[in-house]
Amino acid sequence: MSAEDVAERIRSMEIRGAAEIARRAAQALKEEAESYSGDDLKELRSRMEKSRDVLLASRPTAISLWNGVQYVFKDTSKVSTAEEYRTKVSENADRFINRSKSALKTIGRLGANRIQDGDKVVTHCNSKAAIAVMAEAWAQGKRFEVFATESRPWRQGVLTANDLAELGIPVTIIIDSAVRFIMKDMDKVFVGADTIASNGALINKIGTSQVALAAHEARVPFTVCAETFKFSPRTIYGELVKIEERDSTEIVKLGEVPPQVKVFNPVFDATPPEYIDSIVTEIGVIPPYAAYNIIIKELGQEFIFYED
Ligand code: RUB
Repeated sequence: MSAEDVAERIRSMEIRGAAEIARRAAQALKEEAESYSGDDLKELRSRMEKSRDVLLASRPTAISLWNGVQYVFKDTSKVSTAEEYRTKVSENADRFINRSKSALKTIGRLGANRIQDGDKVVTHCNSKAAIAVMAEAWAQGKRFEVFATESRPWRQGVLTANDLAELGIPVTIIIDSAVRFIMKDMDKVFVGADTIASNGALINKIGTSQVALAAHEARVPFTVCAETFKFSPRTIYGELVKIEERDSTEIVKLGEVPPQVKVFNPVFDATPPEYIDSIVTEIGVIPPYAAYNIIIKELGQEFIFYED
């Protein structure tokens, strides 16, 4: 599939979820490089840069996409032939995809330690990292139940309910606005991440901050499940995370309200670090305040001095 095709599928939400977006973009770049049979390095570079820009523009909020793309281009400035360039991109893409898949397994294992028999667990939207934790805990024989928020307007909570039901995990869907009502009876919250800023703030599906607020009020631990490539080097320079706004028709159909009615559809929000108990990553369970260290140590200098 061409980078343009993958970008279109990301834009239309056919490919979604922060980690999946990043893996599919890396795979698209690999295929793009491999499909070039010429030997003109300059031409190959320029094609790849165009594809990179198209992919990066497809969804603006998930830093995993940007980190994944940076990873694929790592050291490509050092090569001197088109063949070397192709090999480098292909190896980098494979490494990124494998690293991402293995991170998910480790997060599942570490996060599962936090689930106990009899727990009532809340999750929001559809995060493969959060689901990996629940799947692993269930596979270990722990017995608990999950409350999945619907996650309007795309209703990714239905996907989560299907994923969990397939594993045999008891799951109840609630509408987003029911979350405070049920929170007093809950034991844990597990959510995923699109981006974690250098101050430990979490950017995730719209409504995550309300879930966190309700959890904080009810003293229910709020855990984020996130691979280290969800941490944003760009925020070290004070850059704000761009919150994607999507089309009004995702909320109201054409003609449902008169034209003077405005519709505002932000699809992510920011949860401050003080509402987050811990972040489960593939290198360990950390407090949100360790985000800066993760960025410096795990993502490294090449991510810090970025150029767009
Ligand atoms: C998905 C979403 C998920 C994160 C993490 O939003 O907010 O919680 O992306 O997912 P959308 P994962 O449906 O708009 O992409 O853990 O799978 O990376």
